[in-house]
This record gives sequence, structure tokens and C-alpha cells, in this order.
Amino acid sequence: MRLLSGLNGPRGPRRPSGPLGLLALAVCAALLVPVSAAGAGQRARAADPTAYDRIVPAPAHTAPGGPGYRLDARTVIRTTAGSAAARGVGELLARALRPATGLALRVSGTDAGGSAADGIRLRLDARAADQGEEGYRLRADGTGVVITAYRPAGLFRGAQTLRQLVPVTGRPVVAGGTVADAPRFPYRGAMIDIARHFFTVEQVKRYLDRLALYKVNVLHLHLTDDQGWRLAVDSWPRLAEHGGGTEVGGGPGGYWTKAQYRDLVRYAGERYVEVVPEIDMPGHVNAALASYAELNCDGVAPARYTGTKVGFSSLCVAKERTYEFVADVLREVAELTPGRYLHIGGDEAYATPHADYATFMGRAQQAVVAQGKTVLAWHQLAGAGPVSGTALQYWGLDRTPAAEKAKVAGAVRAGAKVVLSPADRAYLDMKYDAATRPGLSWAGYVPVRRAYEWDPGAYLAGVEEAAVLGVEAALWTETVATTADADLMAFPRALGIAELGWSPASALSWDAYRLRLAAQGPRLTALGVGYYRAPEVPWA
Ligand code: TNX
Repeated sequence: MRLLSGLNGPRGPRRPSGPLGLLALAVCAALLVPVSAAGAGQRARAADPTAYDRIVPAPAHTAPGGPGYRLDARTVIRTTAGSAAARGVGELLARALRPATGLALRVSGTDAGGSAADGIRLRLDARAADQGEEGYRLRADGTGVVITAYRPAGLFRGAQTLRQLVPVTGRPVVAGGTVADAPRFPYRGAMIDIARHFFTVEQVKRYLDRLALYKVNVLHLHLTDDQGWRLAVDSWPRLAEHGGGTEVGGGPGGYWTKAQYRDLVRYAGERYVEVVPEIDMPGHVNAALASYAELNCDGVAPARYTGTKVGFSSLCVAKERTYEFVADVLREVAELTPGRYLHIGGDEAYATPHADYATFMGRAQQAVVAQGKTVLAWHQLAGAGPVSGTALQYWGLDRTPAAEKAKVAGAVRAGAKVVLSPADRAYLDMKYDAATRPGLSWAGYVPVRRAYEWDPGAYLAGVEEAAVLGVEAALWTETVATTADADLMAFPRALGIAELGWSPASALSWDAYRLRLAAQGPRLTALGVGYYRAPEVPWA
């Protein structure tokens, strides 16, 4: 049973269950023959057998063993004939493998031809529906590597696993073994606030790239707030031109043109990441109020704001012009966004009386539905009539009063779904400890272990796992002004949130995770990420 050891957490063998489990047993059985035939010498020459224990997020099933596959200049990445998507995944894989291997691997748009021993195959299998949208199987042995998936997204996720099976330095050998994998939750998000401090599309692409290695599949963009409006809107041009012209601390700010936003959406799509744009309303709107006097109840535009207070601004709920604004903005954003969701904020609307808040959020939700999109909003919407099918993003704390959590559970009973971003777990802008230089601490310090050690399927009383779409790590940027700041706060905690979203509950173990995370250190360094060397992780 040595072969099955990769399936085990520290608590001993896990019994594979369901179709994926059977699949895993089948691939293991197929492997038993070559491995038991291999002599001790051959095993010693095989690639590091623990590479499968170092994958983040932990795959559903792994079975390390057998000789590995050595990449060399003749290696070809062969992708299913007729699938531009599979070929695209192949091209991205070739690019990703280049720094570690020094090889410029050739990509072929057919997986026929070639000898059995010449490379990496990315195969779409129309019969593998049991793998779902993102599942995949991977098998590496002395003759090559095969990744099979039902959908291109599964090939992409499998390719991220393959990247992690190639050592960061040294001989480019893919460790021998098999993986049968699929995510626990469909929504594994990362939010970045480009309103408090402006970040360019290039900076956000870089962030997205690093997160995609860990199978994150949603990029939530917090595009507007009191301190800045960051996306061009043709029907209300001053939003970006005036409202985008500053940021926290009084810097120059900035905004994205529609072409730049589209470019990011395309880039994300190539990585099977869905972009969720957020227009935060009816609070967090000072940049909009400063840009258009007519949006203010008193008809007077306030000055732009560069501080860090929250909860002081509100759209004018009584004015019909406000709803024309909402409809125009959401229409233009929807036109740019192929994803399912429009996030309309709804948090910290302390300057909007509750009845007004409910009125406003009702109409804003209708404006989203009118665009054929699904509403996503911060969980305060739970108490103000979420429309059926809405997703609520929970950002409370462990210690949030039960009555507030119960409102979320009540909305779930009425048909809402939940994305979990508890601030004292998943807020990447919280300091690790008192010594962290950027960062806030209103939700407490969030060390790496605390960010990891919770179960999204059992986090909120009265919210069954089936109602949980997934998790999201949120990077607010009042104190985060540069790529170096963002790296330090997001890494490594974002990896833990990514694992909570992907890996089966039975694989979640801090003791095992800290070792797997430690092995990501050199990988992050190779990618140029200045991560936080958390003391509770035995970094290599
Ligand atoms: C709360 S969480 C906010 C943001 C702040 C953040 C800082 C939420 C929905 N609103 O406006 O940026 O805390 O940690």
C-alpha cells in the first residue's frame, strides 16, 4: 500500500469515494505493476516522491510512485486536435515551465503522433463528464505526462498541478505518479481594491497570475470607493476623469479605460478566471458625488476624499436621476463583463437610513437582473430583501453577533447563496501581528495559521455547505500602495484561502499544510513574490 500513501493526510488513509475515488483506485491499480517491478535502484533514481505531498491546494487524490519524466529540448506539449482552448492551455504551460527548466517547449495542436515517450499531452475527453468543469486527471511516468479533463478549465487546473511537480531548480523531472482532482467549491476568489490605491492592469495581471497557480478562479475588482472611481464610463465621463484623479494619501490615482478592462478580462479568461466587477453603492460613493453635483441631494458636489474613513457618503435615494446613473453604469459594466456576476457592494452604508437602503438596494438589484446578471453584494443586503438567486459575501468575524449571522442564514433559506470572506480569516489587509508594516487590525491580527484553520462548509450556523459557493480572500488597499505591499499581505495567506476553496475537507490539516506551504517558498521567490516569511511555517 506504499503507493497509496500520497492519498493520506497525517491521519492515515482516506477512502476514495464517489466517481473520482473510483478513478483514483483505477489509476493506482494501473501503476502498481510498473512500480512493484521497479527495483530499489530505479526507485532511488526516480524523482522526489514527496513532490505530490507539496501541491497547494492539496489535490483530492494523489498516488506518487514510479519513475518520473525528464523534460528536455525534444519534449513537445501535444494538445487535443481542433481545440484552440486546449492549445491555449498548452501555450501557457510552455511559458510557465520555461524559467524553471530553461526549455522553450514546442506546442502542437494535435495529441496524435509523436512517440509515446516524447512529452506532455493535454487531452479533452468528452466522455469524462464526471470530472465536471474543473476536474482533471494527471499521470506522470517515464514516458511522459498526460493530463485529461472534460473541459479546458480542467486542463488549465491540471497544468498548475504539473507546474508544481517540476522542481524550481535542478533537473527538470516531473515526479512520477497520478492525481485525480476536482474542487470542493465552484467559487475560489480573490478581491483587490484598486480604489483606495490605484493599481494598473499590469499589476493586477501579475497578481492574478500568481493566484492562478493555486487554482483561484474568480477575480473580484473593487472598482469604486470614496477615494477613487477607476473604470471609464462613457455616459458619465467625469466619474473616471475627475473621480479617478486621486487616492488615499493624495497621490495621483488613475483609472482604467474600457480597452484596458477588456484586456484584463481576456487575460483572466485565458486562465479560466471569471472577473467580478464591483460598483459599491449606496455608500462608498464620494468619488461619484464629487464628480457630479446632480447626484447629491443638495445639488452640491463635495471635494474629493483622500482619507481612510468609511461610511460617510451616500447616493441620493430620493432622486430619480440616481437610478438613471445606476442603470447606465451597470449597463456599461455588464457590456464589458462576460462573467455571471455584478457586485453592487451594499456595505457600511451608515449614511443611508435603513428604509432608504432597502429601497435603493431593491432597485439596484433590479438593474442587475435587467442586464441578465446575478447579484453579488456584501452580506448587509441579507436584511434588506435580496432577490432570489443573489449571492451574499459574508465579511463578519467569528465574534459577529449571532443575530447578524442569522440574517444571512435566513436569506439562505429564502434562496440566497454565500461567498465567505470572514474579515478575521480572509482579509489580506489585516496585519499578521503587531510588527506587520502595512495593514489594519480592526478585525484583529490574522496570522497564516488563523487564515487557514477554518472550514467554509461549516462556518456559518444554518448555512449548509450546499449554499456556500466558496471563499474569497480580500485585499483592501487603504494601507497597501505598492506591489511589494500587496505581495507581503497576500502571500502566503491567499494560498491558504485557495486551499480551503479547492481541497476536500478531509485534506485540511494545518500540520500537513504548513509543510506544503513551506515548499512553495522557493516557488514564490522564483516568481518574484516578496512573501511574508511567517514564523509558524518551516520555510525551506
Ligand atoms: C471594511 S469589508 C470594508 C472596506 C474596508 C475594509 C478594510 C467591507 C465590505 N468594507 O471598506 O476597506 O474594511 O479592512
